[in-house]
Amino acid sequence: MRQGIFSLIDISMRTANAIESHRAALEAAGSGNAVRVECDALPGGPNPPGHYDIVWTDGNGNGVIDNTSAGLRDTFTLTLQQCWVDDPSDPEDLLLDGVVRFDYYEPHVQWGSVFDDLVMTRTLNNAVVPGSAMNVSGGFSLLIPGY
Ligand SMILES: [Ca+2]
Ligand SMILES: [Ca+2]
Repeated sequence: MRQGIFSLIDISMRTANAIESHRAALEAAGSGNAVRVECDALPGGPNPPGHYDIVWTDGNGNGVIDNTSAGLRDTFTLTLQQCWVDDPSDPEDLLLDGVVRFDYYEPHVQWGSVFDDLVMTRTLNNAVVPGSAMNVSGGFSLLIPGY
């Protein structure tokens, strides 16, 4: 069983991957405008499947997504609505509802995620695990000055 902290780190990493996958769409939409991404269909779940909206805030105002500005950095907000993403290689997945804020900066790696009223519900073999919903508010940051 995955513990909560690993799930939160995993969500943070997946957030980074989602931003990278939708970089072109986010830059085309522009700072402050949401790009909507559909999630997978959970068998027996709500129809249509959930989604998440990514909003990019171009903190340094240079019109591109970058992570090297020491001043006002680019930040991201994901708002998830009953979003379930199936990792085919893992019988355990998560159904997510709430907000994830994210930023990342290098050199001197700084990586941070904040979870606002994020409800994580475990699924096992594509079915919700009863009583597994966990509500998370808070965040973590990682700083590696020597990088
Ligand atoms: Ca920028
Ligand atoms: Ca799976």
